[in-house]
Amino acid sequence: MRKSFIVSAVAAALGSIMMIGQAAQAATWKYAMEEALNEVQGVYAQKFKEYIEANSDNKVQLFPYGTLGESADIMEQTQAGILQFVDQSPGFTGSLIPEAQVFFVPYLLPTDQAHLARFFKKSKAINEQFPKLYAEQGLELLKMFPEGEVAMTTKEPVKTCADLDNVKFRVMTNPLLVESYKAFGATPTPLPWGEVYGGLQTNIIQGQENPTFYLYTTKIYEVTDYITYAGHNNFTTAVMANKDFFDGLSAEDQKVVRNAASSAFDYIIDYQKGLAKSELAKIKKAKPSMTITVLNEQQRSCFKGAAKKVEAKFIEMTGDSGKKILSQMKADLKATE
Ligand code: 6CS
Repeated sequence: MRKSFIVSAVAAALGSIMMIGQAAQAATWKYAMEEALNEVQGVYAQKFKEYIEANSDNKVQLFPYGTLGESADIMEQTQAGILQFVDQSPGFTGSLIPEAQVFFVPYLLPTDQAHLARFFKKSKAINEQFPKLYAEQGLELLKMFPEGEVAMTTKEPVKTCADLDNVKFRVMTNPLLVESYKAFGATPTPLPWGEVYGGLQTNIIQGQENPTFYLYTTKIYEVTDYITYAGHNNFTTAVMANKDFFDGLSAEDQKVVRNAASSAFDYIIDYQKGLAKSELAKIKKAKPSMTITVLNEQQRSCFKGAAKKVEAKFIEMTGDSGKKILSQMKADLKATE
């Protein structure tokens, strides 16, 4: 009797110690992104969270765009270890990691979604070279993924580069993107996202570029009248963790995090099938007067011509390291055609 009492008392004590142990291990991780929950980065983040919470005792708290500041703020908070995860697109990472500007060499990336998905999944540049560069900045690169072809939205029609003459065109704060729009003939104006709608409304800027879904969700069509597709770029984004935090996780938790990033990648690729088309239809419905133009080969020729200049500028800015990434990306793109 007494023996069984002692055994059950010890078992109960051990149980509570184990519970305390588990409670100490389980954590709530903070994850911030540059978009809202119903936008591509937000949908990815929700899948990431769902996977982590279904496969570990950890929780993920999401901070959509606007809750913690602009893209630059959430990156700073992640590097400082206040946040554990961040989604920041290379459009804002250019000064931190100059090689990440490679995504703004015009016409480097294809517009075909299936090709892009294969490329991002298998690319050595993306999965082996870039993680080393992010690690130097205290970041564990988990995934890069495409968010769709970018379109220019302007107040006046754009049929050729000459139409961008004197157009103050908002770009993300990325030096190579500035060079791109200079080479296209515009006056590039780097701004954080929060200033774009108001800037267009007050005519401080007269154009900007973004993927189709974003033109709808952010209502940017309300303050521009022309959407132009030149096929010059695909919007890329990157999800990463604070490296000290990631390195301090158990091997098991690291595996869950990596699997969560991969599972959300597959989901977001599938989620985007047909998205640009359906969102463009919603724009047309919301604003029937919107003029949508897909430039033909001849109209694209000046944009394509400018690409060579921008590529040379990229090499000038990044030297051998950039050259290596660029040639690996070209090889990876070819291998995944
Ligand atoms: O243009 C921008 O600043 C924003 N565009 C997208 C598609 N996502 C986030 C980013 O801040």
